[in-house]
Amino acid sequence: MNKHIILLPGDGVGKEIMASAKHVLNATASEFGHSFTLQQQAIGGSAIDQYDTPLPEATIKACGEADAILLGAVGGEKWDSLPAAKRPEKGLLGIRKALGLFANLRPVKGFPSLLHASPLKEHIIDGSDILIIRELTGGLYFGTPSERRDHGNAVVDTLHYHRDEIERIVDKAFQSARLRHHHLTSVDKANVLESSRLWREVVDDKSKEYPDVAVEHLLVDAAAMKLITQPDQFDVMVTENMFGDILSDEASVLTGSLGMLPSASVRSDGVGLYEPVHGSAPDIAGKGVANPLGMILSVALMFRHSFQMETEAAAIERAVHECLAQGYYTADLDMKDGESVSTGQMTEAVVENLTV
Ligand code: GGG
Repeated sequence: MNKHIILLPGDGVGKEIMASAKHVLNATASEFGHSFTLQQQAIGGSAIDQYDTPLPEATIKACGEADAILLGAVGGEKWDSLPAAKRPEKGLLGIRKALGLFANLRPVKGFPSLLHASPLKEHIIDGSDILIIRELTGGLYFGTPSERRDHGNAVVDTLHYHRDEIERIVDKAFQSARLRHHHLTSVDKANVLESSRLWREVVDDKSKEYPDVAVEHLLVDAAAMKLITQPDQFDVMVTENMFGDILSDEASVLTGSLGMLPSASVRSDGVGLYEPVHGSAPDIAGKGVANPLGMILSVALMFRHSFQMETEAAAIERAVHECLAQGYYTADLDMKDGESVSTGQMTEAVVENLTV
């Protein structure tokens, strides 16, 4: 099967882990007899340097014509002094919005050989296995106005949601819960925010269409605590944009490292953008020590969600599992014994374990 994939390496470690993704893609193509057309485009800080914008028109056009998109990471100190509207992160938010990728799926799955790397291991039964679903194109990250006032001394951000935006993400969450353990936790701040009260209403209405799914509402502060004290209580979590951004980073400690978490940003027709949850990590960029597994597991999600190639997705996940079991680990995993491997060595280990 031939697929056209856009690569957006972005900034910092994004470039290093994109090289890992390419290596795994090429290995999967030759192992399973596929051919992929890979085309690189600019986004984020490196696009600002080259084209004076974090999201060039050519990138939007190429992504709009692709079967799927892989993204590394965006951001870095170099662009920190720019106003919010011109920062690298605007490129990432802009491409999600331009493509209508409203559902961000963040599976938090522990690998047994890494369990002792999690500071929360005694709370985890059989390794963690949670699917966090984050609304991705609404809420505070997109509401207008978002601006400074009173000569820079006052500021406004706007949290806006329309019922339709909540309905489609909540529907996706119910469908996902149906494919897993039939339990959905909806996270909000309904004791304070009007937007959360509408969110809760929509979840309760939608639940009538899914009588086989048990629904629980949690306030975001309680959810943050429960996530790390009783993680085995969760199956699928659904929440708005900013709460989902924060909770999924928090949940990464359950797996041992933020570097392990993949994500899929999808819309209803299967087109998707796949990226690790972590950012550009400027402190380690260029040193060849970044953990490529969040990126590689995002490639697996691309095979599963955009190409319906479950065998290929499972083969990549199995290869990651195998190389961790063989004792390969990058520095972020803090495994204490032995020597950590580089980004390139970890990628090579995954490729060597990749079999039909
Ligand atoms: N690969 C994820 C990444 O680059 N994250 C940096 C970032 O700007 N994150 C904000 C967000 O995911 O909404």
